[in-house]
Amino acid sequence: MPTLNEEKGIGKTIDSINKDFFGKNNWELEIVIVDGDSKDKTQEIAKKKGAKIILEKRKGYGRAYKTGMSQVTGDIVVTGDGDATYPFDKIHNYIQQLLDENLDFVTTDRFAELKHGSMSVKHAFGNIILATVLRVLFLINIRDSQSGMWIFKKEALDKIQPLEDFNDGMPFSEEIKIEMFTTKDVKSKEILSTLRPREGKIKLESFRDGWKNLKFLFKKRITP
Ligand SMILES: Nc1nc2c(ncn2[C@@H]2O[C@H](COP(=O)(O)OP(=O)(O)OP(=O)(O)O)[C@@H](O)[C@H]2O)c(=O)[nH]1
Ligand SMILES: [Mg+2]
Repeated sequence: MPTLNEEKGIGKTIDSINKDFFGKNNWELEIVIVDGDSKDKTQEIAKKKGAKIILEKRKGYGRAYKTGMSQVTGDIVVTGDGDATYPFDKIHNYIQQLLDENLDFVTTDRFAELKHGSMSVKHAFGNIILATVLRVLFLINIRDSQSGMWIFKKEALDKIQPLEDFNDGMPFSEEIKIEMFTTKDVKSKEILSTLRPREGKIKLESFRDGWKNLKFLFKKRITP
């Protein structure tokens, strides 16, 4: 989980993981946050709840994931924001589905069940435009191009472009989907999921980040 001043949501996010299920299945669980040098109690809370903290002072959502993914040790990686929006209470089911269907990469469709107040109309509209452009440019059938919860086998990272080539900002989210879905021997799928209202302050600037994400899609399409 990338975190930047998420003291209001990080505890709830970690607590929601069904640790009993992991225990019963003998699945080892490592909780990792990649923190952008939060000035609030994010690190303290995460540590108290058993998470490993990776400090990444360089800015950016993608930068945090690049650093985190290069250091995690598990066979399966699950990602998501530390703001209590993504259903970490369901990740054991998502992992089970990944295993049962022998998938390499799963991304979640938040639009399947958007909880009241989880996404503004402006934000949802922007998401629809971005997903449409992504589908047209890359011929990938994805409904939610900006979802930040992915479940994947770590070895899938070896089959796509090197982590360091990824975008350091918000476009990381669409870029990892493009990479996974367009790589032939990576079996990818989008599954139905949900989104809940955020705890704490939003880091995203709708128009600035939306525009950046859109420009990124065109740039990625034309650069080999
Ligand atoms: N380490 C690190 N984390 C970041 C940075 N920017 C954002 N994050 C985290 O990345 C996640 C996504 O950012 P959000 O502000 O939730 O963006 P969003 O999910 O598009 O917007 P919401 O719908 O309001 O949740 C959150 O957990 C942030 O704390 C950063 O520069 N460094
Ligand atoms: Mg968020």
